[in-house]
Amino acid sequence: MAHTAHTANSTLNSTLNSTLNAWIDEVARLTTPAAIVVCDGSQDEYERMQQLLLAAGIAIPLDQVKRPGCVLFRSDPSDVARVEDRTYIAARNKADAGPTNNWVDPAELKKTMTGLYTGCMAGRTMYVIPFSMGPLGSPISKIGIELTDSPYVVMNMRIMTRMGKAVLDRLGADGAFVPCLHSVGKPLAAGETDTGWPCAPIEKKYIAHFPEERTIWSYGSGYGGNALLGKKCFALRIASVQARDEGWLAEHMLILALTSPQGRTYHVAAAFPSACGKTNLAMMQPSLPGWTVRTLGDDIAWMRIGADGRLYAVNPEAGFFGVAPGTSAKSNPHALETCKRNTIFTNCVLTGDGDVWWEDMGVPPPATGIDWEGRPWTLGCGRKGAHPNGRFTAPANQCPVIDPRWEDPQGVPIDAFLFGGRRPSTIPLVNEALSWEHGVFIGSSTGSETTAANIGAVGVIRRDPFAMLPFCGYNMGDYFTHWLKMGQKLGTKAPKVFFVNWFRKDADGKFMWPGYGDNSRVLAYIAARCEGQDVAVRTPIGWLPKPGAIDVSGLHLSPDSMATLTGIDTAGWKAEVDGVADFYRKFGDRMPPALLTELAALKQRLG
Ligand code: SAT
Ligand code: MN
Repeated sequence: MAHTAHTANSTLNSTLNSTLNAWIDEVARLTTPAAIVVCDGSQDEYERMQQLLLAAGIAIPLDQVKRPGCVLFRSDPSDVARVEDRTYIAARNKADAGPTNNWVDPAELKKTMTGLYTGCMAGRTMYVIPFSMGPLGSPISKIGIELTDSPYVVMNMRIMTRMGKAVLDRLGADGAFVPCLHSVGKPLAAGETDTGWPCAPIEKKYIAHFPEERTIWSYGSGYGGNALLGKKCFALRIASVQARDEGWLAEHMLILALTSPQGRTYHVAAAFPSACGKTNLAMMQPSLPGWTVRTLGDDIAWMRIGADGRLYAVNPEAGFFGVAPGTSAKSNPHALETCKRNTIFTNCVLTGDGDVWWEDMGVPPPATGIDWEGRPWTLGCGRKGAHPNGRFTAPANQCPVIDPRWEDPQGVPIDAFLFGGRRPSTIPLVNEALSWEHGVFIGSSTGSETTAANIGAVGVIRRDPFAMLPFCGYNMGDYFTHWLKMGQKLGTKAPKVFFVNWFRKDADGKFMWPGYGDNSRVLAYIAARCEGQDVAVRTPIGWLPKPGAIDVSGLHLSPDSMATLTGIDTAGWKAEVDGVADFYRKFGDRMPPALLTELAALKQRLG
């Protein structure tokens, strides 16, 4: 039936690429959609999707004066975030997925999922989404094709990627692409229509990656990284495998351009685990006079070595899929500005006057509202109005501080890597690696400490190496080796590596460092180090700022606080060494000896 629809519309639906056509046919036969549409990526098409979803009652209209071009969605309460325990790296050998990934034999997983996919698009339209990760035609970019039965995904992919006809033109008759198959997993019976956000129950959700085939199969979820397959699935998990094999880097990093009062620009790529303020740092408004920060990306960086031997980065995405709660004029005024128009909101509060609201937005809550689950809501009713993982999907070019080079096909040369996490104790405000190998050691030991907000163990460090724990498509031990190899290729042109910690707490549990725009003070120090200025002192743990090296004028920070923030807590560091040693043991013989040497050397230096 579906196939008939397909052939009947073949002029609309076939592309110039025979591999793609064959795959579309194969998936259509399996999933039996009622129709097939190849997306052209136009504004018209975007609005058609929106109309369709408004008419179905799945999209909620917003006031078009307050939020022009914006719309709100409420997901199913069971489908609100990435599902890491349903996410699989189905490498042929379990050891190639490594100890940090879920693994199932690929043949077995394909069998299970083929069963689920059988007839799963009945009553729905299958959309063919051609997309480019990275500026179209850039030497760093790659093409993917997502087949999906979700018009919500089509809308989001149009914002998050370069999508549509131009990509198919570029792909041509024999271009290569990463096949990304997606279904919400809710077939419709004859005459049946959706009554809400369609998805499958948790035990039927699968976010599957077949790294050897560079293929993605996702089933049962319509939300975020589970469904927008260009993002974490392709641009991190599959791309990390491609990067390993092709000699480049696909990383969970923001990219920013920092310009000094003298007009010197430095490019920084920074990796932080979730809930550490990556989007805020990427769009920061510096408090230091004369300095500017421009945004190139807030989540993912693809980096290749250029003709001059330096490392060049592009942001493969075209939009921001940002967490709404906590986004305020204080934490991130530029993100607020970015999502004023042409934005998709998901799981936020609908205010009585047709706008959106969320917790810690920094504006008074609405007198009356509808919460993310569709229930009447007022502040003080005892429930949160927005889901903590409520999101805005907004075009990157609407960011008031987007960098003019953000779409440069060559990318920007990276001067410094930052790693960071929430570390209430021990870890200094900024610590510079002694060498590339030491930098890789620092990246590999990245983690965030659990707080009172986490049930159970307070003060436990959850290791999230390179902030890639849920996103590395292969054995993390091999990934460390890949980073070490990249350093050998880069030699003296390698970016400097820093670990930063904005989250140090004092004895009373108060944050010692003001954070936000004042993080520019640390960035300015990093710029000075990139200039080779003699403002750091070599210590057992790395290069630490000399007294006075970080400009704290105007801050009410005692010299004691600064000394703690930039000093060494030897006992804490000894415990850190033990923690890293425990973590490294997981990787067995895949652990690169160079990092074990770094660990031993640190231990020895600590005495
Ligand atoms: O849902 S996404 O994976 O796109 C966002 C995130 O979890 O970081
Ligand atoms: Mn992320």
